Amino acid sequence: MRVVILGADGYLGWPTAMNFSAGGHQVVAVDNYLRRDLCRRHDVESLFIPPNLHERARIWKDVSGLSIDVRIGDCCDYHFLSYLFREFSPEAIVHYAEQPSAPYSMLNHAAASLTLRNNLQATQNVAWAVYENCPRCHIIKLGTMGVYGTPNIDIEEGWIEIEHKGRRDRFLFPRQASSFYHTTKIQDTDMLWFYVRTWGLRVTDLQQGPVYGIGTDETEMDQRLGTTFNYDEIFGTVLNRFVVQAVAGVPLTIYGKGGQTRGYINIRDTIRCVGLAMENPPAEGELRIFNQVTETFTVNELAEKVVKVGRERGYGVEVSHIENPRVEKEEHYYNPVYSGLRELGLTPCLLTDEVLHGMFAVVERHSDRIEPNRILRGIKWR
Ligand code: USQ
Repeated sequence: MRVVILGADGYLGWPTAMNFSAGGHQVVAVDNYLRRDLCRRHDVESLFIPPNLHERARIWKDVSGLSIDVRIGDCCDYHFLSYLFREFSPEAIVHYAEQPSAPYSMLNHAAASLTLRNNLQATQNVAWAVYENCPRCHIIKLGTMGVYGTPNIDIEEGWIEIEHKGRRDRFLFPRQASSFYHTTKIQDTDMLWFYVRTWGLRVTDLQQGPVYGIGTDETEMDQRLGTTFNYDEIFGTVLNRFVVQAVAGVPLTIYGKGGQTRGYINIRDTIRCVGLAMENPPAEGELRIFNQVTETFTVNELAEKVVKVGRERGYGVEVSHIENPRVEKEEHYYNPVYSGLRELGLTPCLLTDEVLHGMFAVVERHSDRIEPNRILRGIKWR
């Protein structure tokens, strides 16, 4: 298939681009380096800094013999995007091109505004450019489980049937996000649902939980093909942070009581889920939603696993319950449905001790680059 990957320089984008290229697809990789720029500006760069996207594509060509076409441009620039879609006529677009950090979006007014402007305008442009240039193209957009919040009922896969005063209808599951970033994902879904109803677009919205892991089949082919790996308070996700903290001898930073439960997913499964969605497109005029997680954990459970594996590797890992900088429930009911992607064929790669040992091994190779001052920056929700 002809596939455009928007946000192809990111943590998930680059491994997806290589994986689809290895699978025989024709890939155009698009990025404007927003995430790299923000990391540089806030001094929270990745554990190792990957080469730029052009260089990555050259290395991929040397290693695999396969080509990835690179375009540097901003999805908020409608003409750039529209021209690309007209020229390339994609059959699928994977839309990762958003500011992905909840803490960044809560930093200050400027960061919140950048997040709102960037994320909503990018999604708006993707939908219009598809409608105008390639209306049958399948848009696969990365959403987040955070759109649902932590309701006291089971979380369905995107939709819920409601009976009200004797009549029934199907609606988007109630959303109640806990950061500006997560709120943009709600607004993305609402916009896309409108375009699906009005223009008959074909859209998959993948509501994904926090991702962990470093390696995929393709990143492991050559060290230079490794993906971005953030461990800082702004762009790092919790399990990746805990592994780096264990190696650096910093007590694991559990926010508050640590009973916060989320659905987690290994980066290998993210790539597989996006591929499964692409291979099995929805009908025209359908907004299909999957909850993209493979198992749920509390923060305390994640910390226990890291302590166990860290100690097996000889680290004296400790935990520390610090005042929660976020506004979130620390003890709550959490029971999401996540069967759709398994029904499409996902065999999950679960969080075993072996997987954690693998993460430790990569972090240890780069341990001289860990900057402990990046671990806590004091960003508060209020
Ligand atoms: N947490 C800690 N200690 C830390 C970091 C986080 O206790 O050092 C807690 C948080 O308070 C939260 C949980 O761990 O309860 C997950 O936090 P996170 O930073 O791993 O994830 P989050 O900020 O929610 O965002 C990440 C990605 C985002 C994605 C989201 C999925 O950055 O792009 O959309 O996970 S979800 O969380 O399901 O909304």
